[in-house]
Amino acid sequence: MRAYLALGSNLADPLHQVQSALDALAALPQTSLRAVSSLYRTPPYGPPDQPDYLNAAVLLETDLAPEALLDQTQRIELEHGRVRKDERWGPRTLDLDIMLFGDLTLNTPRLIVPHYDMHNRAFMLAPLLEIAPELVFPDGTPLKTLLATLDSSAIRPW
Ligand code: A4P
Ligand code: MG
Repeated sequence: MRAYLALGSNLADPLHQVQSALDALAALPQTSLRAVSSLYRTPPYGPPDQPDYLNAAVLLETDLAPEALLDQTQRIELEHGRVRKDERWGPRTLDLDIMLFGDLTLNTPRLIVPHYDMHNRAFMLAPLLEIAPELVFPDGTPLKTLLATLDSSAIRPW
């Protein structure tokens, strides 16, 4: 299966966090890291009183089941000093979100795929477009069409 992940960090040296996360993703069992987007600097979505984010997207080819992949990405987040706080959309050392898992549509207590809010987030869709220009969502919407509805003007190279 092809899984597309979003990486985000805005604390404790984001470049280091993301480079180290990429190494951890490349080492996952039953999984290959097939593509990595450029690294982007994006203004915070949600509470504005937090640093800019580093955002990127990756393509994994994996034989893991979706929830097994989530177990792995949550382990990597914890190994990168991730502390889960109550504040919605607050700052974090490392966030690994599963944007897409093949053509699957999932809605379980642990996993919603496609990611529940990615259609509103240029900081997720722009890096994704770079590594998957022809991607079409499970509902038939082309990624390109969706991204064109959003303002990407504040997204810059890291
Ligand atoms: N979960 C359900 N679906 C998924 C999925 N597709 N991928 C569940 C990963 N996890 C998924 O996650 C909460 C629960 O979601 C998990 O236990 C998992 O079972 P979490 O990582 O603890 O929570 P979170 O990521 O902190 O959620 P929150 O606070 O809603 O944050 P978001 O929505 O991820 O947003 N601004 C910019 N510019 N760039 C960013 O990257 N990120 C955030 C965080 C806010 N603002 C941002 C950015
Ligand atoms: Mg998350």
